[in-house]
Amino acid sequence: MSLSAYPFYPSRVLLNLDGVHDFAYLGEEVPSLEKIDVSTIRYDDRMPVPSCFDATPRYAGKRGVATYRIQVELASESRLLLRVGALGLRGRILWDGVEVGIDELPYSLLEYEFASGLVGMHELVLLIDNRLNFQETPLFSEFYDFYGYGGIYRSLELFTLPAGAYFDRVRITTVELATCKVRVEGRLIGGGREALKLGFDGANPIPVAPKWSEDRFELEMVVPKGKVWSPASPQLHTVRLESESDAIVERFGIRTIEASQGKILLNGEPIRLYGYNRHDSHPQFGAAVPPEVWVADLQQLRDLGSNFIRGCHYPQNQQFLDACDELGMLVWEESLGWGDKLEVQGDPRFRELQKVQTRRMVHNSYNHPSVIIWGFMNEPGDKHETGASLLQELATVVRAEDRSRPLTCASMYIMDSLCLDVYDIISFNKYPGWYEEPVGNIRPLDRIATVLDQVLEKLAKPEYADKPVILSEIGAGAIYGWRDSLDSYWTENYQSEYIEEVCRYFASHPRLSGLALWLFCDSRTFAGPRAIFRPRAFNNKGSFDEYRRPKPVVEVVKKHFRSWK
Ligand code: ADA
Repeated sequence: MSLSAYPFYPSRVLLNLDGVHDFAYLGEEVPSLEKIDVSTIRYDDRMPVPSCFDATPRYAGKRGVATYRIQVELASESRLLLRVGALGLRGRILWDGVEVGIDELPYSLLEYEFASGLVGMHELVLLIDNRLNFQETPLFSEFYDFYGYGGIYRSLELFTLPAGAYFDRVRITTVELATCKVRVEGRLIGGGREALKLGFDGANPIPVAPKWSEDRFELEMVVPKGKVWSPASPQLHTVRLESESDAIVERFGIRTIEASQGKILLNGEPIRLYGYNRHDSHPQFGAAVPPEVWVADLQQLRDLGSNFIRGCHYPQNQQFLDACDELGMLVWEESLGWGDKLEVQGDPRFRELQKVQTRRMVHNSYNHPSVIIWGFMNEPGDKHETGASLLQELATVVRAEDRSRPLTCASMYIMDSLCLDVYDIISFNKYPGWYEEPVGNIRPLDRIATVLDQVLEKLAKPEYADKPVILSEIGAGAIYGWRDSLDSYWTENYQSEYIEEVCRYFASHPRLSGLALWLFCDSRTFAGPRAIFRPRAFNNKGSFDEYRRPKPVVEVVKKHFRSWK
C-alpha cells in the first residue's frame, strides 16, 4: 500500500518503490555491510516493502543481514533523490552496485541524492543489518524494551530532481493567530535570489519578494481566509512555492503552542492532554505497521476520548502524522533512545548520532500542527553529569531548529534529575503499584497516590512553578483474558482498578497538564532470558492486546477520558 506524505513536488517525477522486492537472507555470519560484495548475492525469495523480514514466519527472530532488490526503469537522465521513510537497524544503499549511502538512524526519514545514470533499467539494493552490536548500531541496544526489528519500515520513494536549483523543505510558522500571519522560510539548494512565486490553498502562485541570505529565503504573509487549527477544528492550509525550476507544496496549520505559567497553552488557551504512549508495532508486521493498522489505532484512540499520543520512543511515520493533523490529534514526537547506559551516553559517536537524528526529526516534522512537543532520550541518565550534558546539547539542537514548540524528556529520576531546568515541560515516568519492592501487599494500589503526591510536592517548589508537568508513563500489565480470584498482578481486574486510580488522580490534580498512559497496546519486546519479566516476550501493559483486542480497562479509560471532553 502506498501513501505519500507531505510535502509534494508537483514538477518532479515521483516513483513509489513500495511493492514486492527480490529478497535474500544472508545470515548472521557475514561481515559488516560495507564489506559485502552484492554482485554475488542470489535472490531466492520475495519480500514486501515496507516490511520487517524478521516479523515474517520464515525469518522470525533472525538476527543477521538481508537484502532487498528492485529494478527501476527511468525515462530520463537526472539527479535523483531517494527518500527512505525509515529502516532498521542499519542499512547500506546501492544504486547500480555503487554505494549511495549508509543509514544508521533507525526509524528516521532520510534522503540520499545521486546521479541516475542513463535512461533505462537500474537496480536499487538495500542491505539491512539487524544484528545488535554497539559498534554497528549505537542507537539501538539489546535491552531496549521494544523489539529491534530488521527491515524497511516505511515507504521508499524516488524523485527526479530538476536540473537547476531545487527546494529543500519549506517551513511555516504561525506569527500571529488573530490575523493568521505566518512566516514562510526555506532553502533553494544550488540557488538563491531567484524569482519565487507563492500561492495558498490552491490559488495561482504570484510573485513574492522574500529576504534572501545566500540560498535561504524568508517572508511573512497573511493566509487569505486563514482558519486556526485546533483538535476540535483541525483546519489545514497548503502553500505552493515555485522557483524557476522547481515547485513544492507544503501543508500546515495555523496554531500556537507554548508552556507558560505551569500550563500548556494551545492557541493561548490552557489545555490538558490525555491519551496514550503508542508503539508503532504489530506482531505480524513488526515496525512496518501498515495504514490498515494505524488508522484503526487512531479510530480506537478517538473513541476512547484521547486527545494525545506520545509517539514512543522514536520518530513517527510522516503519513501517520499527516493523519493526526487531519484528525486534530496532539502528538509528542521523540527521537530514538531508551534508558541508555551511562557509558553509552558518554560515547562521542552515540552523542553525535543522537544529535543528527534529533535535528532530522525536527526538520522532517516541523510543519505538522499535530506535533506540539519535541522529546528525546526516553529515561536517560539525567541524574548524572554525563547524561545531563547530553540532554543539554540535545535541547540546544532542538532550539536551534525550532523555537515554536516546547521540548521535554521523560525522566525516570524525577526526584534526582539534574536537568529539570533544561526542559520547557517537565515529564516523568512512574510505576507505583507495579514496580515496587516486595511489600507483602498483592494489590498495592494505594501507592499510586502516595508516590505521585511526593513528585507533585517536589514540583510545587517555586523554581518549577512555571513549567507544566506531564505524567508521561504509568501503567500495569495484564494478560489478555486473564482473570483470577486474587485480582493481583497480570489480571485484567488489577489493571482496570489501577488505571481507575490513575485517572481519578489526574482528574483531581490540575498541576498535571498531561497524562500518557502506558501503553496503548501490548508490544513485542526482547525475547530470551531477559524476557523473564515480560511474559510472552511482550510488554503487556497495553489497554489493547497486540492484535488490538480490548481489555476491560478500555471501558475505564473511556468513562474518564470522555467525561473530560
Ligand atoms: C519504562 C520505559 C517504557 C517501558 C516501561 C515498562 O518507563 O520508558 O518503554 O519499558 O518502562 O513497561 O516498564
